[in-house]
Amino acid sequence: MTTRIFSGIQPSGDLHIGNYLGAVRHWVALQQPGAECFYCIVDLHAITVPQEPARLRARTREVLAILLAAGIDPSRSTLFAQSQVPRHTELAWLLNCITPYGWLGRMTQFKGKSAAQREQVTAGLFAYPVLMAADILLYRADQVPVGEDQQQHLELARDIAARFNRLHGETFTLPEPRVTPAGARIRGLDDPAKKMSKSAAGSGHAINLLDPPEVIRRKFQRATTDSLADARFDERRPGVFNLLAIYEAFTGESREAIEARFAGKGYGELKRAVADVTVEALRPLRERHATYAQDPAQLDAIARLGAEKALPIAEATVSAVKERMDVGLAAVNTDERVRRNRAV
Ligand code: ATP
Ligand code: LTN
Repeated sequence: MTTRIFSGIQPSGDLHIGNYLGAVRHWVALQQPGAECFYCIVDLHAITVPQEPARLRARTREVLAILLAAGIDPSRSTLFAQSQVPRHTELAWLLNCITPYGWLGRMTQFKGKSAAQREQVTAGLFAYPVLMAADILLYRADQVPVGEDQQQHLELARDIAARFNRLHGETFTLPEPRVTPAGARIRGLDDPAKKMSKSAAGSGHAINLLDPPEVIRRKFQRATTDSLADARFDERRPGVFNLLAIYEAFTGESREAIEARFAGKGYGELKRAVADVTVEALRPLRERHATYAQDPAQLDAIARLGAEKALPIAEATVSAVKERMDVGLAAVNTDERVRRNRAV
């Protein structure tokens, strides 16, 4: 029995160590015999908030290059962009029509993002979690490796799947979130009350995966801490907790060992040590990224192959769903139609 894994990441800005520690490094590790992994750059999710149109495609390629550099292997995993497989949006619509409005209004990410956007809040932002459910259910994924902030969306995906199964008959697998505690919630360095996020403003907020070593060191030096000069894993002191959590996630050391290592030392030393482990951990990724980034044609070819692998699976699910919902008349064969149009 193989385990299906699905996860997605938005090309909504520069990838940061939160994305890496909470998600991408697990995606890499999950590529094992017995697992069938689908990793998707969710460009249609990114456009739920305003994006610079001329940059979205370049950003999608950049995320692809980073995922490859981080160790996603296209010969073992199916790696593609969401917009390349139109069945994602088709299933999202079908699921929108069985998802109670009230379920979406409760999503905390929507509440946060819509408060920040005010009059720019779109219907797409509201329906975002349904598109995410479609991404996952389309491939009948068993497990979804994500950071802590996506737990609520995952529960919603399960609820939508269960509701569909109840209304229309057993169709979807209920996906399990896979949240690894160390690194599941990295906070902003400038404001540790908030999670580190691609779309947050401020140059001191996030450590980006492609930041040069001197930038990484400077950002850590400036990170918000407190006045206690005592390095402990204490959630009530989120700035220091965050630095220790980053150290923990990159080194895999136990909390006791880390607290012992920094006992009686100042925050300056803690910050230098966290910067050192981060710089070293990201070095190979940064070097490999430079090679991939030079060849956009190769990146496009990799994504096309991934989309070609994903497409037939997605089509099979959507046709089963339409069958169960009794939607549609005879299917139109696209190839046939294209040929006919060419003939006239
Ligand atoms: P945006 O700010 O545009 O919403 P984001 O930085 O939250 O973007 P996503 O593309 O939405 O990133 O998330 C990709 C993956 O990274 C998800 O699995 C998410 O849970 C994880 N992730 C995002 N931010 C963090 C964080 N601060 N700590 C741990 N994991 C995170
Ligand atoms: N909403 C997710 C991105 C995402 C995703 C998915 C994650 C879109 N579709 C499917 C896992 C599975 C986020 O990280 N903000």
